[in-house]
Amino acid sequence: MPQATQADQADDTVASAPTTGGAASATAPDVTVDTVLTEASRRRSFAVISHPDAGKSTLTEALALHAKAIREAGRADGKTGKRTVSDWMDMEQARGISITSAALQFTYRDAVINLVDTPGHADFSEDTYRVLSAVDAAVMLVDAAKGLEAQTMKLFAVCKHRGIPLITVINKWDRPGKDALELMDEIQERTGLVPTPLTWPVGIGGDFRGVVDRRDGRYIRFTRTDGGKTIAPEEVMTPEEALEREGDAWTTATEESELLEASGADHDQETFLAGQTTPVLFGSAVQNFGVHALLDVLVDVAPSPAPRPTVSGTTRPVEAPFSAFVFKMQAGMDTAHRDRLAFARICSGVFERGMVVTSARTGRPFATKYAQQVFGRERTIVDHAYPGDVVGLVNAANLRVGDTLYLDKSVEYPPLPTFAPEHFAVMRAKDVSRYKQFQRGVMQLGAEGVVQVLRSDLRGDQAPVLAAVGPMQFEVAEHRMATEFNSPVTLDRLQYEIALRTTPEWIDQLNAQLGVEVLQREDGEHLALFPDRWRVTSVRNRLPDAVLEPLVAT
Ligand SMILES: Nc1nc2c(ncn2[C@@H]2O[C@H](COP(=O)(O)OP(=O)(O)OP(=O)(O)O)[C@@H](O)[C@H]2O)c(=O)[nH]1
Ligand SMILES: [Mg+2]
Repeated sequence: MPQATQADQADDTVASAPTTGGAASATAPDVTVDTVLTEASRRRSFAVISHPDAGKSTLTEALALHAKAIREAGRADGKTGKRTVSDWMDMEQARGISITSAALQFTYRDAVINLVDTPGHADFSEDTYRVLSAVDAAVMLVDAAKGLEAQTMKLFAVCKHRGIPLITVINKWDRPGKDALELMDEIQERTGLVPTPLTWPVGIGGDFRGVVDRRDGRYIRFTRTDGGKTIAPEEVMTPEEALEREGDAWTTATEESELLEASGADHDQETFLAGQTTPVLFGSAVQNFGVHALLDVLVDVAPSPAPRPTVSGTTRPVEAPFSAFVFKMQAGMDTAHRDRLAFARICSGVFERGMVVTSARTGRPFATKYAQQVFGRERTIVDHAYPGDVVGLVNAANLRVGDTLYLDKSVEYPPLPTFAPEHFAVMRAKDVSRYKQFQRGVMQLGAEGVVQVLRSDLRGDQAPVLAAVGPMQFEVAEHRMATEFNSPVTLDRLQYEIALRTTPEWIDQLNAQLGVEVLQREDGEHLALFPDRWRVTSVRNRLPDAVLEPLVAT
């Protein structure tokens, strides 16, 4: 487990809130460096990632069930009445897919688990990429029948680039699928990671009886429960008992496991943290098989928060004064209250209720009022939060995705990735008398990053252009405008496919080019839109000095 270095401050208390807001208690207890270090070392913060449909939301539900954070597992596909905690949005429930990432916090053993379920669909990958900047590890799901799918490979590449350790779960072993050893070869060949299975299945895909725990050789036998709603009973047996019970299936599993051992595929903490190996577990999220083992592995091997790199090239130790950054904005979680929540990942120090912190972007104070611990759409107020925690900050109208917040010693964390949009549409209110609702919705969707909102004097405020990485984002915008903001809209697709950054002095000349249009994004950037590469080339030839730069992706 990475140990943070000692903070460079003189006294041994983590700076507490200098001022407190409104109803919050004014007497913040002294929280010592030791407390922060202890609390940080208990934290496990990770994302669940994969191609759509591999079972992320189902696994998230199963993890919460096994940690006893929920009593009964809901279904992501709506086959039974209850829905999963992480797919809380009505559109997610209607379609059976995740559209937005969802955070859950719960305890297991002595650990505090911060889990973020991410959407697998490529159209929502900007959200997923941002989540990956806020976690210390990732659980990569592989559908046993499909192996490593396209979007999983893309997300794997991001994790590799960022040095995020990966735990692999081969899911859906309750159904016929690929051979287990073949899957290991596939992981090694396609990712370069050495798979180091911690459990190995007894019974082929579709005949899932249990797993060998490769660390102690014992057999964990699963028993199915009705519809997978409750924790599947596990029986632990000695190898002798297992042989008697399962016969050939046991023999095959142990032989394969020995083969792996001979090829050096045993877990190694150092190479795992260095992103060279990946522990592998087998399971069935929908039947709750193998979920306890995953929770134990998360607690035992997943890293706790480490010092975090800052823009200035240094790192901020976890026990330094409070700092956090916003990786997601979300509204509409509670229809009764028109609220807007900023999801922040705490990087150092302690968050105390009512703290007034500084926003690094504006240099202005931000009164936190209070923070919420989030569980899907449910929330509870927290008094203290520590490094690794994901908290929802209320009252966040002035915050933006990527903002760093800090106390005492200033710090700024690197900007979050943004994607260049490739799809564009004009949005108009169906009922022009609802202009106020329309404007509020447009602003909100832009602030959350559901879509990017572009404007120009030519088009006017009644017809903003929405820009997206993928077209499904438009459907979400359209749906939320109607249901949440009470302003049904029409969307007309535009024939642009490329957006390049330009500067104000080029607006007129670029607008004069056939098929080219310049619009301004909320963050002030000017974007020149082109229908295709060919047009970019011809405009560049005609205006060789024009500023036309790719939108930076980090
Ligand atoms: N047979 C079987 N089906 C599963 C298992 N896990 C999930 N499923 C089913 O697979 C489908 C997709 O599950 P989800 O949990 O929504 O998948 P997801 O990865 O969250 O999908 P996105 O959020 O859209 O990326 C649902 O019908 C689940 O019931 C499993 O272990 N076995
Ligand atoms: Mg999902």
